[in-house]
Amino acid sequence: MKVVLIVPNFDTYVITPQLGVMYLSSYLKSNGIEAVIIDALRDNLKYNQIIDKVEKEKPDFVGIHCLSSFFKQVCDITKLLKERNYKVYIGGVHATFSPYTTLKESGCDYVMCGEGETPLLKLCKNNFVNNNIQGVYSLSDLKDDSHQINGCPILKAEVIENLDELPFPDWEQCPPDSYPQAPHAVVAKNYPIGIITTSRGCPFRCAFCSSHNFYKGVRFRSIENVITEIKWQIEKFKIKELQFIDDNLTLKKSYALELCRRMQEENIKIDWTPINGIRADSLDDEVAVAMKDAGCYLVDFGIEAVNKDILKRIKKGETIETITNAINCANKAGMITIGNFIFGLPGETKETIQEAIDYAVNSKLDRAGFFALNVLPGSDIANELKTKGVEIKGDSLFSTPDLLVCDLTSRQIEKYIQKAYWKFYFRPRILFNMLKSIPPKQYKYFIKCLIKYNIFKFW
Ligand code: B12
Ligand code: SF4
Repeated sequence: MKVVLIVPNFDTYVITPQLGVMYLSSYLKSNGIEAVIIDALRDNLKYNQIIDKVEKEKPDFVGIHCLSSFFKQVCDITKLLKERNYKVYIGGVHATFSPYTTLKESGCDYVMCGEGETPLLKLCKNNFVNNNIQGVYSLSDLKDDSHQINGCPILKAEVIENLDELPFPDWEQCPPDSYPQAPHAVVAKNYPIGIITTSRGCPFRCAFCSSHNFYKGVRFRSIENVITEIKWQIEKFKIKELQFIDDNLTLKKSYALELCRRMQEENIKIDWTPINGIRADSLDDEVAVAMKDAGCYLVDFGIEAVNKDILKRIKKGETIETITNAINCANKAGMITIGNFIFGLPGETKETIQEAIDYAVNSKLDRAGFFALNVLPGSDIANELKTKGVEIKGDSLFSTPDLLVCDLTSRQIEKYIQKAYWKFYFRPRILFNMLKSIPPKQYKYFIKCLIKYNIFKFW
């Protein structure tokens, strides 16, 4: 049996390997099923090129990875595949939170809700017949957008509790050096970059995020399993930098300290970052020093807002004092610090945005990202809007809001984002450090990103 897994192409400047699809591929392979990844984003493939590649592979089924931001492309590809009579299933975060819309608008055979390994394998073994596989649904199961079947909430797929049972992601099909220098967080120090996760899930409930609703709880890999994968990525794929994409790498202090200790003990010499952001309340001096000693050169914080009421409304569970303290700890330990802010959160006003800009500028942050709220399916903000009948698409790309949940207009939010970037970056210390830390080869790409964010437009 042969399965093709597609990562769609869409208009983005960040092009990185898709870990979920690589996990699915290696899991299928380890169970005797042939899996071929078509990374249309990396290879910048047009629809007809994707279809040509699929036809060449002659797969039994085609799976498509789907986030909200490229749902349209997923629908277009599915239609082309269905015209050619392929059996198509769609999985990923968007399919999980909008299963009915995904089925209806794309015309695919099945959606898979949640982690894909178990249901995908079961479906393959069952020759694409869904005999009540948990997390797998077709239009005959879902009648509307209510996320219910016969009045009961639909279930997500069964998960593999022990993450160590999963084979390492299929890096053979997505070698790190086959990706352009267009990384997560815009700039990196070295290439090629390896990506890794030590856990799945997040126990917090930030209202703008869907992660906690996707995973329910947190599972960790064993540290030995992670160390073995890191060594494998370095030896086999010659990676020169490692990005941890956990929702919060330092969530469990003892785990973070042990990971850093083992990296040093194993003499793993690589620059690394917890690039997806860590919570400020999970970083203290001890963890920061351990991270720096183990090779971490940059820490990314999801700050989101600094106004007390907004922090409370988005259920961030942090205070501005904790945030400042964490930035200072990372700074003292000698790591570059990035802070990410969201504009347009519930309760946002001109004043609260100005508060955030002032905070960023007066803080010890080395870099900052300012984004418009994108109301993501599966987030608490989205779920609340849905009860009021608002359609949730979640497909904006963070430089402009897709839905307004405060009294500001889209234009005002966009202008404040430009203002924030200007105020933050056009200062000698920041500019100098930024330029110093960008490899010259990346200047062109970096400028492209700035243009994409309209940074060069005066406000
Ligand atoms: C790392 C990460 C990134 C990285 C890497 C992206 C990439 N190429 O994968 C970067 C920074 C580039 C990134 C960018 C973006 N990201 Co991001 N990202 C994540 C993060 C933190 C982890 C993703 C991950 O690798 N998880 C681990 C793997 C194992 O899980 P997975 O990918 O979900 O895959 C599993 C299942 O979803 C399922 N599955 C996935 N695909 C398929 C396909 C089939 C056929 C099947 C059956 C199953 C299946 O099975 C997989 C294995 O269990 C998640 C948050 C999270 N915790 O999930 C956000 C997240 C996925 N990102 C999000 C967003 C919005 C984006 C951007 C659109 C942001 C932007 N505006 O630019 C872009 C999209 C760019 C892109 N190329 O995809 C949202 C998606 C929300 C949504 N409704 O779609 C998330 C959920 C974060 C959030 N805010 O809630 N992201
Ligand atoms: S924003 Fe981060 S801490 Fe908050 S729920 Fe999402 S992953 Fe967890």
